[in-house]
This record gives sequence, structure tokens and C-alpha cells, in this order.
Amino acid sequence: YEAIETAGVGNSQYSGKVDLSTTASGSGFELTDGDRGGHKTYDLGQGESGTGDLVTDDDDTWGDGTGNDRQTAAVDAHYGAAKTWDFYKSALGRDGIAGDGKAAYSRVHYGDAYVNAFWDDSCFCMTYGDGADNKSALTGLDVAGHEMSHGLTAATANLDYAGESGGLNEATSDIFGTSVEFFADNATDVGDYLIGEKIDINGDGTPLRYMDQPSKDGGSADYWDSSVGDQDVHYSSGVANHFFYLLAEGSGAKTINGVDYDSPTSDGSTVTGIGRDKAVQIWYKALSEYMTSTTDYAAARVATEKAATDLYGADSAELASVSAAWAGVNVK
Ligand code: ASN
Ligand code: ZN
Ligand code: CA
Repeated sequence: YEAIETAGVGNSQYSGKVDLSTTASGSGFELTDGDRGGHKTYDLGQGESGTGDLVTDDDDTWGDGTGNDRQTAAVDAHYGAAKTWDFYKSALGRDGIAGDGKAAYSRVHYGDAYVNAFWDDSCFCMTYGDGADNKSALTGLDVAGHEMSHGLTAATANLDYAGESGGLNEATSDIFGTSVEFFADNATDVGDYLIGEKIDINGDGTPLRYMDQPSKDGGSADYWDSSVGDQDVHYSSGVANHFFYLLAEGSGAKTINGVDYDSPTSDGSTVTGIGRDKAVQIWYKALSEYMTSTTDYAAARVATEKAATDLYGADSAELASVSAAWAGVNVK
């Protein structure tokens, strides 16, 4: 028996009609991605442990695009993992989460009315709840990129998930999650600097987080202050999310893919954006070469300045923007 890679079609809930890498199995097909280390997607059937069942199908056309159908959450999860894998490879030159070509796996339909998604390093897997109505799985593309990137952080800087390093850990997942969304160039889920805008867990159409002005969510920090490390890591992440937005896009008002942003600095200074691609390179090099488990905001500034110097030079406009963006979020 030899696994045969096949090209499936998925009707996703959040990203429209998508291509899926699947594998022929017996008389049917399974969600095993032979193009990306063999990444598998499982249905937990509302359970909370183990793997449940590998998701299978008779005709290689998956899901109906709604939360009423059990396959649909698996479609979004499988697609999100594939796009994240491809982003790592093409933008970061990285072969999978740990850089060794090995796949993780995804689990959908976790628990009953569970409103979260998470990465777990001990299983090297990511898991998605079904949302409050059990029909709104938390499988949006930026969420998948976010959760998988917790694995990337664990395999690199391994930032402690508390205090300022915890905020940096969370922000790294938002930075790469958003980068995956832009990279995927999906017509239904277009790239933005909003996190979780598709899954609607607030129930009013607002996203979970905003990178241009993190405080728009009602809790996140726009700027560093000495108490930011006391906040929940999903709020202290705001400082680095805001840094990344400023570095990529610059300060002030801007419309990207139809979304209006407004990103003020703490002191009214102007930051000139260097573009998302360069900002991602700088963040990844800082994360993988200069940050450690205890890196705080001051040390993150140093790490990204070193990375920008390595990549673009000590006299570069890119380095100047890194310094200006940190100053703009009050990391001096
Ligand atoms: N969705 C959350 C996260 O990835 C889950 C958590 O806070 N543990 O950060
Ligand atoms: Zn997270
Ligand atoms: Ca988004």
C-alpha cells in the first residue's frame, strides 16, 4: 500500500472554496497532507482528549461551508495549517514548525460550546472549539496561523507565557497569523491587521484584536508602561502588535484592502513604514536568533535592532524605522 497524494476541494466556512491536499485511502480519501509533512486533521467529536477520528470522505469534496456540517471545521483547519506551512517555507525559509519538515496535527470539534482555540506543545498539535452555538468553529485563517505559530515560538525563542515575554509570545502569534492571512491572498478572507474578524466571537462582527490601535478591543495596551507585564498576555501583546503595524505600515491613517486603520504613536512622532515583508523578516530573525525565554520589551527592541542591522545594515532606513516604531510605542 502506498499513500497517494490527492487534490481535494473544500467548502470552508470562512475562506470560501479552497484547495486541499488530501490522501487516497482505501476506497476514499483522508485529510492527510502529503505535501506538508503529512499534517492530519482529526474530529474530536466533542471530546477533549486523544485524537478522535481522522477526517475522511468518499469523493474528495469536503464540507458544505456552514457550521451545520461536521467536515467544514476540518476544511478550515486543514487549509489554515497548509497556508501557515507555506508561509513558513516561502517567507521564512523554514521547513515546518520546528524546521525539521515534521508536521503537527489539527483537532476540531473540541468540547461543547467551547469558545477558544489553542496550541499544545506536548501533543505538538492545535485544537479548535466550535464556538458558543457549536456552529462557529474558531478556525479562521488568522487563528490557525496564530495557534500554529505558538509552536514556532516554542521551537525558537520559547518566550515564557507570562509577563512581558508572554505579551511578546502572544504578539508573535498575531504577527505571523496576520502575515499568513496576507500571504494566502484568499478572496474571501482578505489580509488585514485585525485578528479573528471572521469568527465573530464577540457576536457583533467586531474582531478580537486590532494591531493598528490595540486599545480598540477595550483591554489591550497601545504603548508600553511599567505595569504592562501585569496584564493578561493577550493584552500586553498590544505593544508589540502596535510596533509591528507601525513598522510595516507607518503611523497615521491608512486604508488597506478596504479596511481603515489609524495608528497614532505615544508621543505624536511619525514612523515611516518599511512594508510587511521586511517587517516579518526582522521579527522572525529577532525571534529565532536573539530573543530568549525571558526577553522583555526593552530586550525585544535590542533584538529587532540587531536583526535589522544584520539584514539591512547599520545605516539602513529599515533600522531607523525599527527604532522609531519602538519609540512610538514608548519602548525607549
Ligand atoms: N486562543 C488562546 C491563545 O492562543 C488560547 C489561550 O489563551 N490559551 O492564546
Ligand atoms: Zn495565543
Ligand atoms: Ca485577520
